[in-house]
Amino acid sequence: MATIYQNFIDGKWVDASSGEVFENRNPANWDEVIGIFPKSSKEDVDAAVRAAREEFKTWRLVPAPVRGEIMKAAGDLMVARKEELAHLMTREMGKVLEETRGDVQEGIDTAYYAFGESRRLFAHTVPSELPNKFNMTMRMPIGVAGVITPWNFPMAIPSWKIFPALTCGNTVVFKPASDTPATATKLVEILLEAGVPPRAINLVHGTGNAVGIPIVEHPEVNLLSFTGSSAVGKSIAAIAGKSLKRVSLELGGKNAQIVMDDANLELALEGVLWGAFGTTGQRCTATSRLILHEKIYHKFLDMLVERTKALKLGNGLDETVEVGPVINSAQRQTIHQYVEIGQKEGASLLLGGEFAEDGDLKKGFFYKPTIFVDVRPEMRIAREEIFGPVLCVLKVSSLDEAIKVLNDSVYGLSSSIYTQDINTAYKAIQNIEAGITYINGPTIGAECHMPFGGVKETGNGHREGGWAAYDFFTEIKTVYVDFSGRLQRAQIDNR
Ligand code: UN1
Repeated sequence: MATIYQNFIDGKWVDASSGEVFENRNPANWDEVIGIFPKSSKEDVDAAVRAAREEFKTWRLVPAPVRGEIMKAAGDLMVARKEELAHLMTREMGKVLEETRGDVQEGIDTAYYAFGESRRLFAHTVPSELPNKFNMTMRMPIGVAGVITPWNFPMAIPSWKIFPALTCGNTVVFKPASDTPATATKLVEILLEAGVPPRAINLVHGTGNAVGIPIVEHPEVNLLSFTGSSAVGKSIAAIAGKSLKRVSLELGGKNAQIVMDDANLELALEGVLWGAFGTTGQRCTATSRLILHEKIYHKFLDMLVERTKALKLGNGLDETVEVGPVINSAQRQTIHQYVEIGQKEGASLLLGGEFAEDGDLKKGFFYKPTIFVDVRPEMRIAREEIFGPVLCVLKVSSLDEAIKVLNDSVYGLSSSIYTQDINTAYKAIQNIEAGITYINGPTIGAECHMPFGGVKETGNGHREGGWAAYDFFTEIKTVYVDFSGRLQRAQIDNR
């Protein structure tokens, strides 16, 4: 019997008001039902926002260090349940255990960072231009935060948003991806057990249209944090713009790794294998373009093909497996369509390009790690986010050309260059258009205490992670304290 899950609204576990449900299945073994979840709608969102709005009155006044201690307790619970959470996550969305453990760890790190930050939340004190007057800024909570998250990091990404939102004194309405509702439910259970007041966190399961849009449109939701595609991000920003809601958007990527002719090729090889095929290529930070210097082009490709061929596909619960399934049938179809587009555009398929269906693999949605060569920058496969295990290789003859090709994208999330030359590295840091640049590391591997986000159509200028998240989840109040006992007119009485 599949487990029946509920929404958490107004301090209670409840079904969707419609009574409707949806199933969540294992992408590595479609016969396995992970759980049955409420298919919610606007009514459920309204109830969740009402509760969050009400609780905001109290939660905003709880001292931040006390809120931080609750985040610490949540982190401790995640440590104790790391293995259980990682197993559930692998069953729910397919990535291998080593990676789901990492995903939970990213949540733990974020909880502990929140604990520390709760005793900081620094603002400024500034001299006044007038005597006997004191100027300062304070960080104020904003209100109800709508949190809408994707399925590829079911614990880490909700943690990036919910821990700082709550630590800053906001309350939350959380809509997780409908492909990963079980992990999201565990996170909410943990927050409640740690001591978050029940109405401060509300969980509403369902689709983007039925639940996400009502959150975005709701007049009592003050800020929105969304991770997903650029297309959806643009429509969220357009709706939110009408009521001037604050919005943080973490969107698509077409991340590239450059390998220069002086690079340590073994190291660059490990990097691209992890960057392109880790999480089955389903990261916004995944390496989807490999830009090779012509002098090492053939040698590096030979090394890459040999290692890629040997990657073991399978159910992520098997610790010897390196690449899990893709998230669902529709996504596998999209990946395959891109492979067909690439071939029509004239790129050459060097490896993969087909479903993997040997033995047990046919129970799930597996796709062979795929490498295209003879890719030109103007091809769709070099420009559009595929979100799967597909790597496009481009050849260049200089650093300038490599950076030009890398920058030739509407996206700008993560980037990487392998070189042993310090001047080359710094030129790349200076000239690459991306929110994140790695030197001698792959395009994936963000740490929770560093700002995370991208330029161009990857976002709208906000950053998650580290101190930057605390800028998003607070509003600055400017305070003047005049202790002179008389009217002092700035710009006038002191001139
Ligand atoms: C994402 O790809 O959606 O840097 C987030 C990384 C991870 C986070 C990725 N720590 O790849």
